[in-house]
Formats: sequence, C-alpha cells, structure tokens
Amino acid sequence: MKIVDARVIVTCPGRNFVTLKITTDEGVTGLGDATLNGREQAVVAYLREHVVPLLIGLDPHRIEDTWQYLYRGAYWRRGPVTMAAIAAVDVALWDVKAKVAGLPLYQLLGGASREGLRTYGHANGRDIPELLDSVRARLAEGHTSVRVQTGVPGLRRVYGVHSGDPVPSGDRSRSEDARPLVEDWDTAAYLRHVPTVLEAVRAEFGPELPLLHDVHHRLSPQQAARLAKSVEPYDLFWLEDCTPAENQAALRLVRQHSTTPLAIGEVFNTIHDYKTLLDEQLVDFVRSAVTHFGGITPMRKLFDYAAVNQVRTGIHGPEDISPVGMAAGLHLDLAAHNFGIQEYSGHTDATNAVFRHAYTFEGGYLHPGEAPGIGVELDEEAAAAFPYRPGYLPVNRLVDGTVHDW
Ligand code: GCO
Ligand code: MG
Repeated sequence: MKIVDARVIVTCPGRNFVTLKITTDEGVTGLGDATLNGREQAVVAYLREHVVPLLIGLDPHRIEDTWQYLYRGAYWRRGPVTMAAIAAVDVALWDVKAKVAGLPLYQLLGGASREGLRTYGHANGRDIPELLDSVRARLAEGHTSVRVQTGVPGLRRVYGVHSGDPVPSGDRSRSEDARPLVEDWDTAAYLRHVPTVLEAVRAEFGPELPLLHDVHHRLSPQQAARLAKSVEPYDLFWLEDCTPAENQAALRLVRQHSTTPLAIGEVFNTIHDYKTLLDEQLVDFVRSAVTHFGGITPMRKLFDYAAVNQVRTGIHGPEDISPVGMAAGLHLDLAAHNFGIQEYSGHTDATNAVFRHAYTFEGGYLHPGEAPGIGVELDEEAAAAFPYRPGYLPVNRLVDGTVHDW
C-alpha cells in the first residue's frame, strides 16, 4: 500500500483546527490533528511545505520508521511546531492501519484495560458562589471529578475566568482581535485566595469529590511549594503546572514540602522533557496530548516510562485539541494500564458536525467507540463553511505591567 495524497485542512467552527488527511492507493484515509492554538499557520506551513512532499509514495504501515524519518531526518528536532506536524502524520497512519485491520485503534494498542474513562470537567467562577454553581453544572453533566478555578479579588481577568462572561471558561479567553487580550496577575493575592476557594468547595460538596486545580505555570519553586503545602488539607486529585514546565528540577523543592499530587506536561513535546521528573518521581501524572507530543508512537513510550515510575496519565483535553486529537488520546487511555483521568471540555455543536466522532460521553465515562480506526470522519464541505480566523491566547502582566507567565 502507498500514500497517494496528503492534504492539510484548516477550519474554524468556533476555533481553529488543523487536520492532516492522508489517502492511500487503496482509498483508505487517515486523519491526524495538528492544531497549535494561536500559532496554527506555522504548523500548516511546516506540513504543506516540508512534510507532505515526503509522504507521497511511502508505505503507510511503516509507522515507527516514518516517525523516525521525520524526527531524526529533519535534523532540527523537537519544539511544538515540529512535534504537532509529526503527530498529525503519526495519528493519520495509525488511523489507516486500524481501518485496514477493521478494528478500533485501542485493539491494536493491546485492547481495553477498562470499561470506560473517568473524566474531569472545568468549573469556573468569578467568585466562589458562581464557582459552586459551575461545579454543580459539571456534576449534572456526569463528570465525576472537577477542576476548580476562580477569579482573584483585586484582579480583573485571570486564567479561565473573565468578568463579563455569563459562564466564564478558559476558551473564551481567546482573543480574535489584532492583539492578544491582556490578563493581570498578583501572586501574593492568588496564594492567599486559593485555600479559601477549596475550603468553600469542600464545605459544599464534602470530602469525596475529586478536585483539581491548574496554576498555569505562574509560580516560582518556593511559591509552588508553599501553595502545594497550604492546599494539603483539601486533598486535591492533582495540582497542575505549579511552576513553568521547562525547569524540571524546580519540582524537587515542591516535592520536599508537600504530598499534594502533581501533574505537568501539557506544553511538553518529547519524552526528554520528562526525564528528571520521572527518574526522580517528582510528578504523579503526565499531561501531554497526542497532538503536541509527536503522536501515538511516542505517547506509548511515555506512558510505559511513566508506569515504571508509578506515574499515571492525565491527557490534556481542552477545546483546542480537535476531536481527532481527542479520539487518538481516548484509544490510548482505554488500552493503558496506568490511565489516571481524562480532561474533557467537549466541543461546540458546529465542531461536532464538522468532525463526526464515534467517541461518546455517557454516564460520566468517555469511550472511544467501536468504529475502525480512531473513529472520526471529517466532513470537508461542512469544514469549508468555517474558514480560518486569526486569534491569540492572552498574555499576562503583573500589576506594574511586567509580563508574567500566562
Ligand atoms: C488545560 C490547559 C488549557 C490551556 C490551553 C492553551 O489544562 O486545559 O491549561 O486550558 O490553557 O489548552 O491552548
Ligand atoms: Mg492546564
């Protein structure tokens, strides 16, 4: 079998998604997600200019070899643009292979290790009462675990929450203006506020509900250690991205001071970004998404490396991972023994109409479905009705105007 066509399709049914569609000489097609939020067109150019010409004529069954060819063959390794492009090829090839086998992809990855995938949803509120309502809404949808984020007194806009939004959400923080939205930040105010939020949530919902919180890379190691210690009484399922992710050794200090479980990795691109963290067991959950990590091929290696260190998985699943990227992750989740939890924000109706998917969310559990391949079909006509729209993620400034991590 040979690859005869590879096309990059960009669509914006609410937000931008970049999809690679590979076609073989036997008419089998495969899809891969290459969406890099806020920098979408860089991956489009990488694929169209530098990768698609290399794919034509290759045997789609040679997945590992193609991965190494694109990774090592470029000489310039790693980075989100490169790895999103390689991920799209890798997932499309797994999709083709599983379709040819007539099996849902998880069967090729070892078969199901569980009946369904527990999820967490996002609860956001400008203040605590609004947050409590949002937690109730997520529970009503079926989520069995909830990530809680609130506004911080004195700050106008923080990650995940905006004044003026009736139902604040991380994804609405995305600007489609010529320049990114600016959010504001005060670390001391945040560190004081978070324990009071968790206290209120525990008082309302009791001790059993698994709670998560995302710091979004904003703290120094010392500040992160202080936060992890101060929230210990509230028994978090995890504390996410408590320090900027590129400094792996920073997590040592946090670990020395707290037993709060730690999750990290949504911005990582390769297994090397986890080396110190896993070798020294400095984290409890790996957060990478198939889309930003080079595909299913390296994610399997990461999951196994994590398992050796008794670390579980928690794949990144915001709205900016397309249904193609979501589906790929769900097949891995179902097969992996060390699955922990799956983030699940869902997508707009328009997105679900463009990307028709076999995966389901029922009774609080996700399942990738039984369709051969990854189980997603792209309706190209529907996609064409939603052309690309430029957009940026917000930037973050301290009250004196200094740029801070977002
Ligand atoms: C999460 C993430 C997202 C990111 C977004 C950036 O934990 O879901 O932090 O909300 O901010 O994916 O594109
Ligand atoms: Mg996050």
